[in-house]
Amino acid sequence: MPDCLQVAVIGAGLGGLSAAVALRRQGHHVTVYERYDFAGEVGASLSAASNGSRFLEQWGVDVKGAKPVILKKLIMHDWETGAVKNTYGLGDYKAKFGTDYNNFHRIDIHKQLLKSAFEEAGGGPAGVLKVNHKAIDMDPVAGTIRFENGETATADLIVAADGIRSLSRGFMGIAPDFKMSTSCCYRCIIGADKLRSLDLSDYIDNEAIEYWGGFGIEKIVMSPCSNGEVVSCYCFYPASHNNLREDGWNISATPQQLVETFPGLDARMKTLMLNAEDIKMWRLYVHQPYPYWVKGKACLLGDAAHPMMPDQSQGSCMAFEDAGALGYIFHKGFQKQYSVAKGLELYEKLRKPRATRIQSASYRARENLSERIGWSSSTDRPGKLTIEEVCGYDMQAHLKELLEAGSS
Ligand SMILES: Cc1cc2nc3c(=O)[nH]c(=O)nc-3n(C[C@H](O)[C@H](O)[C@H](O)COP(=O)(O)OP(=O)(O)OC[C@H]3O[C@@H](n4cnc5c(N)ncnc54)[C@H](O)[C@@H]3O)c2cc1C
Ligand SMILES: *[C@@H]1O[C@H](CO)[C@@H](O)[C@H](O)[C@H]1NC(C)=O
Ligand SMILES: *[C@@H]1O[C@H](CO)[C@@H](O)[C@H](O)[C@H]1NC(C)=O
Ligand SMILES: CC(=O)N[C@H]1CO[C@H](CO)[C@@H](O)[C@@H]1O
Repeated sequence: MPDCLQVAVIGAGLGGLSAAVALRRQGHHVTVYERYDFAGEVGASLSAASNGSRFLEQWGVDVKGAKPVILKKLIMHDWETGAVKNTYGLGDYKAKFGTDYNNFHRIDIHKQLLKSAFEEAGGGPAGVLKVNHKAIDMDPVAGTIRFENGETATADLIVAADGIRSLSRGFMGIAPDFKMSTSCCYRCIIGADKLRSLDLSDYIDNEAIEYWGGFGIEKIVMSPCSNGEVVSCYCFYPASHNNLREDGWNISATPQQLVETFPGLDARMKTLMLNAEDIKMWRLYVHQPYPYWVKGKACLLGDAAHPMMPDQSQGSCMAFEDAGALGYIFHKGFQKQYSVAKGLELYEKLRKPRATRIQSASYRARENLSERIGWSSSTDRPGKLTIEEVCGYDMQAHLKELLEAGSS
């Protein structure tokens, strides 16, 4: 059997593209199937903590080209006055964890991952992208996929990266147990020039993630991205406020709707809201961990495997790690060590406990900012998720342990 696999990836979000890059770097032939064609791509900021950023570097992704803002601190503001209540400096972050704490605009990093996956440059055969291919059925044991346009595909390995509303889970026999969260979220962005004209330039210059509220449902999380040209805000509010039922990443809202949601808020933040350029509503869901992630030749990855709340800023980072794990496990020459089936078993063992722990911590952080990694105090409850655990994680050492345990 040749060492390179035919890989089919379902979904060209950040997770699917990362998997494509990680696997082509190991010499595999990857085709990515995406239901849409990326016209009018949307999104706000995403932060990639150290180990996520490390993978981007390993894969040769043009991180600088994705125009990151390197985060320097976390700042907590008083909800009503905006006064700074607490600051957590990330000064020694790179020395401690090996890479910068990069904050990206989703569209910028998506663009760079598209290049890394499908252009010739870099190691391994360039991946193939097939847009307007919506997967409507899969046989995970046979390794076949059927698309809405009538085409079919067969692969040695199927990576299902089709997001929080994944159909692949169903094809793999998983019925997700989930409910609507009591929280919803507005995402909005505003340009740096506009902020300067409103006398809000500190919101860019701080190079920080800044919080208002966070003890209870209401919370504003603001951070700069795109080389400091854009500031992005996540504004969490009680779902009962407007009973949003609709799903999707592109449900528009007006500045008035946004500002009316937070009557008692800091006037400066309200000024930002009234001038925001792009506002979207986001229905949040709480998913219980799934019983398994792997069946036959298929595995789940990213939000399809472990949807979480945005409150730990780990959604994309965990997708990068999942992809990194596939690259380590299906390294060049892996078939001298184990089969694809065994490799997928290792993938689930490696990824599911860690992603599940971060998923559950993301739910706790939803209404308790003290549970957010980075905010540590001497009174923390034992077992609380910490920035050291998340950012100091050594996947290769963990994988080695699993391999040794499996062979003894
Ligand atoms: C348009 C968009 C905007 C987003 N904006 C934000 C944001 O502002 N902030 C934030 O925190 N997170 C955002 N996210 C989510 C964030 O990208 C993910 O949480 C994280 O990066 C993990 O990504 P993923 O690849 O697992 O899932 P996703 O990013 O959701 O990607 C899934 C991909 O699969 C495709 N797909 C779905 N079903 C099928 C199918 N049946 N066949 C083929 N393709 C399929 C989707 O079109 C999508 O491209 C956004 C996601 C999307 C798709
Ligand atoms: C999102 O909505 C805007 C208008 O509100 C539209 O111009 C854009 O094409 C939409 N994007 C997608 C991906 O549907
Ligand atoms: C919030 O989290 C902190 C840190 O883990 C914990 O000590 C505290 O008890 C939590 N508060 C509530 C109300 O649960
Ligand atoms: C995959 C990877 O690069 N992991 C690194 C995560 O961070 C720790 C601590 O800096 C490193 O030891 C790992 O190598």
